[in-house]
Amino acid sequence: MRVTERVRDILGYYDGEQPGVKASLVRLLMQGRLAGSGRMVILPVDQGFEHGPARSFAPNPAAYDPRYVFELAIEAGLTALAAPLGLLRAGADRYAGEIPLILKINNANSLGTVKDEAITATVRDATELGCSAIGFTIYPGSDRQYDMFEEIRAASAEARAAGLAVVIWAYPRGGILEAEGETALDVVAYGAHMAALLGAHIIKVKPPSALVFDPAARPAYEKAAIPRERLADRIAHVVQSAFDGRRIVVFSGGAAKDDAAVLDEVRGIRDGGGYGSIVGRNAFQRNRRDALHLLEGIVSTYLETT
Ligand code: FBP
Repeated sequence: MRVTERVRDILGYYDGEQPGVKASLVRLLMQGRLAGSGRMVILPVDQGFEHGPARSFAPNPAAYDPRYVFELAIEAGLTALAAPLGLLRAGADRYAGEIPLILKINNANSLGTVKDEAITATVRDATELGCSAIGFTIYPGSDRQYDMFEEIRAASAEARAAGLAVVIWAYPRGGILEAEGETALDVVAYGAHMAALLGAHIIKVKPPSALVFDPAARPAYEKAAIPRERLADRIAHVVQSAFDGRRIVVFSGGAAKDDAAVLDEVRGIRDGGGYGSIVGRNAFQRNRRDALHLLEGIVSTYLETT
C-alpha cells in the first residue's frame, strides 16, 4: 500500500517524530472509507464511563454489547474505535487488525464533583491490544489541570517509545469557566493549542461557539478581527491554533441530534479545514441501519472536497 500525497504531506508535519509513531498515523490515515484523504471519522465509546450505561446505551440497547460497536466501526469503514480498556479487551481479539484501536487511558464519571480523570490503563495495555494510539483527556481550567498535564507528559513519552500516536481530548472545564465558557471560541482554541504543546499528534475538541469568554482575550480577537460568525470560520481558527493546522484536529459530535444537524456541522468542520469528526452518541444511539446511513453521509461529506 502506498500512502497518498495528502497523507505524505500530513506526515511531514510530524518531522523528527519516531518512525513507529508515523507508522501508527499511517495506519489511521489509510484506513476505511476515508483512507488517503487526510480526513478521519472515529467512533468513541467511553460514554458508558462518562455518563453511565442507560444514558449511553438505552436508546439503542444493541450497543450495550461491545461487539456491536466494533462491528459498527468496521462496517461503516471508519478510521478507528476509541474506548476504555475493558471495552477494547472485549473485542480486540475477535476483531484483531480489522479496525485501528485507540485506548482511552484515563476516564471520569458523572458521579463525582472533582474535574479530574483517573488513569485506567497503561501503554503496555495498548500495545498488548494492538492499538495504534492512546487517548487522554485534559481539562484545561480545572483545579487538577497541572497534574493531568504531568500525567500525559509521562504517558506520552512511553507511548512514543512504543510507536503509538497520542490523541488528546482537550475539554476545558472547571476553574473560571462556566458552562458557556467550555465551548467558547477562545477557550476551545486555547485548549487545542495546549494539547499541541503537550505533544498530541491528534487533538480532539468540541465545535466552538461564537463567544469569546475570557475578557483578557477579547481585545486580541477584536483587534485581529478574527471571524467567528460561521462555524467554518471558528473551526479554521481552532485548526490554526494547533500549530497552523500542522496537527490533526478532529471535532466531537455531542448529544444526539437529527441527521440534518449532524451533517450541517460536518460541512462546517470540513469547510473550516478540520480533519474530521469523532462521533459517538450520534452513531451508537441510532439503530444499526440509521447509524450506518448517517455515518455514510458523514464520510461522503468529507470526501466531497478531496
Ligand atoms: P460524543 O460524540 O458522544 O459527544 O462523544 C465524544 C466524546 O468526546 C466522548 O469521547 C466523551 O465521552 C464525550 O464526548 C464527553 O461528552 P461531555 O463532555 O458532553 O460529557
